[in-house]
Amino acid sequence: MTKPSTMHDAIGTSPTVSVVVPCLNEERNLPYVLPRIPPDVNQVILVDGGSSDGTVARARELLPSIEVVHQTRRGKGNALVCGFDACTSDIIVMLDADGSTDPAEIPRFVRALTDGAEFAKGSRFAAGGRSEDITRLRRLGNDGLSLAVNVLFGTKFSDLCYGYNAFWRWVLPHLGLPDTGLRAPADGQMLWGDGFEIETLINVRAASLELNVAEVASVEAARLHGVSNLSAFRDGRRVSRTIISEWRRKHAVAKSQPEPVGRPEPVDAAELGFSAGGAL
Ligand SMILES: Nc1nc2c(ncn2[C@@H]2O[C@H](COP(=O)(O)OP(=O)(O)OP(=O)(O)O)[C@@H](O)[C@H]2O)c(=O)[nH]1
Ligand SMILES: [Mg+2]
Repeated sequence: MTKPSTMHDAIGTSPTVSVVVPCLNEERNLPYVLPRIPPDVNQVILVDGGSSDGTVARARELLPSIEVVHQTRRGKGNALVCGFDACTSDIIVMLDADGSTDPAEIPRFVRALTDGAEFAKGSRFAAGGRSEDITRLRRLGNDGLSLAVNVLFGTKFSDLCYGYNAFWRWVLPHLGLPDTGLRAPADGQMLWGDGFEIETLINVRAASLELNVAEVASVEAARLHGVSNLSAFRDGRRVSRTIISEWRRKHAVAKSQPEPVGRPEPVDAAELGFSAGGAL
């Protein structure tokens, strides 16, 4: 990990930025993550999944300004959407709490957006990126799923299942993510989109909406403490089903002539305090 920089010094622009950190028993990892978030990030939201360790207390100790949100159902997907709903900044960044995604890379995601992208997709396999965490099995699965999406949706994703991404907040309502107000199924199952398939759902919807997507090379470190919540087979199946149902949805929507994405009116960069390359 590199030393955190002041984000706006690094990128020379000043859109506001919210960071959403889903957390399930990450007390021991938070000291390596929260202090590394660039100090000029405007809002940090921790979404707790009912941690049984001291995650929330530790987070408040490390970053008193942190906003804590409690998710409405279970799963990383539901946690992220609950966090997105609480965001108030121009840009939303998704950051893991286990030490694998480096907060010092946030300015690069923001720069991709201010340079004109509508969705900045982290990639461990773009030039300059790598992973110290991915197993051979997961790499194989990720490559296969990335290929399937690229063929079916005409995309060029090099790393479909990576969770480090950022987007302009105006994109959020267009993504149509699962309603956080719905009740959890009585049988204990996870609602569709509430699990680790969330990244695929977001990426594929960004592609279907024909958003301008830029890949950002990212270095994934190994989880520092604790165990992964992801199961390659169970979650791989959920991702595969998501790809198929999104492909069907895309074709159904195409037949019914979709509304174009309502992009915000271009705004004078100076008005937003930008000194370069505003993308709004
Ligand atoms: N709130 C909440 N956070 C979750 C949940 N599941 C996972 N997370 C968080 O989401 C992030 C990614 O989860 P990980 O368990 O690290 O999954 P992964 O990164 O795919 O797996 P590894 O690479 O092995 O670490 C971490 O910050 C977790 O604490 C959940 O159900 N609720
Ligand atoms: Mg992880």
